[in-house]
Amino acid sequence: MEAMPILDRLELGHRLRNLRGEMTQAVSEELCTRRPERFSGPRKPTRQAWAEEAGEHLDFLAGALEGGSLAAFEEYARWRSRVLISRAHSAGDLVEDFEEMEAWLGTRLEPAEQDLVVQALRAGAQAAGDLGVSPARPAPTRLREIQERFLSTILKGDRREATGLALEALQEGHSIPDLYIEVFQEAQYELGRLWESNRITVAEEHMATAVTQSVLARLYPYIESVRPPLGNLVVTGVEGEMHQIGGHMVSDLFEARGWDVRFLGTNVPRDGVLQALAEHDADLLGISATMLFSVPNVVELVHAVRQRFGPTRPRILVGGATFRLAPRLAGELGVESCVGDLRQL
Ligand code: B12
Repeated sequence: MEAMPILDRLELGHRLRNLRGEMTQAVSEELCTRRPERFSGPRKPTRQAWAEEAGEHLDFLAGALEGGSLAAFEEYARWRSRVLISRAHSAGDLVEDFEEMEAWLGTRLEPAEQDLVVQALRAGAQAAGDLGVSPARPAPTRLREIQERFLSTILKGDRREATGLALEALQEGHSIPDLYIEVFQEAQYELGRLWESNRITVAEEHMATAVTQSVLARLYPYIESVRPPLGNLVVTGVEGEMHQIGGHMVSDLFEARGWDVRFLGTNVPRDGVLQALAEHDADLLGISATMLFSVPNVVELVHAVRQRFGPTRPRILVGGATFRLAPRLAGELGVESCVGDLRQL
């Protein structure tokens, strides 16, 4: 992995994704013949559902290779294992899927590529059996208490109560950044864990997230803008990326620090971002990405910005889970990064 340059890794990722249909078809046929019990009986996936999931394995494998991080694929394997186990499936099936993928992909790639893919799939198979230690419960603090109340309120879908809680916390003297990170971000991360472990449904997660977004909007007037601004910033979630709250918080917190910000939301087409940069005469572009499979679109966007505007302005700052999972990527792209959360800035 160390030795393969980023452009080669991107090509490999692209090739892998192009094999998705062929691979899922061939491997599911193989499994159907050799291990029909994988698709029959209670709680077993249909072949189509299995193919979708195996396609996701391939997508994340491609993202990890593109991002230059085997650890990112191990993290995916641990995550997928937790999701399966909490829904009464077996992590052994995941290991078997990775082995089947290895056997099929092994014959279709160049030797150097094959080595990498095999290395990643084996690391993933190993990690699937080792779920890691859950983080220790943080010490109780006033903000922690507010966060727990906030979480149960958004899970009820109660926008009024959630807004009231946030405004009360401001009156108690907590700052906007503290609320954003210690309360909203932590509640959102906990929502992810609750969904992952099958304790809430997708609909409950969507509803709770919508409440958090409405509370963010209600707090916006409490952010004071500083004049004259420190510079012009455009923040966007990359194309294909649906996670928006990280970019939203970044926008608000930069505004509170004195930047004149245009937040484009997420899943924004590349040309739209270029146009916004020109119109806003941006000094800085913030790119947010959460999913590993967003790596190619991040790379494309950075290249397009450099091609259109030259090597130095706007500066580019990237952040979000993608860059935590693939920490080499920002350096390889020649951009600045925030690999933690906004407490880091
Ligand atoms: C809400 C949510 C969604 C919503 C998002 C809606 C919305 N309007 O945003 C929806 C339903 C769309 C969604 C979809 C999916 N999601 Co989702 N989602 C989440 C959840 C629960 C919360 C995200 C969030 O709000 N985080 C809070 C923000 C504040 O945190 P943040 O993004 O990390 O941002 C901070 C920093 O990273 C940093 N930062 C972020 N961006 C930037 C940019 C710059 C420039 C800078 C400087 C800093 C910075 O600053 C921020 C503030 O500190 C997460 C759980 C999690 N751990 O994040 C899962 C999670 C990310 N999702 C997950 C998954 C699997 C998916 C789906 C694939 C599900 C599916 N099968 O469809 C899809 C993928 C869609 C896509 N193409 O992107 C998994 C990812 C697991 C993995 N191994 O990668 C997670 C971790 C849930 C889980 N535990 O299983 N999701």
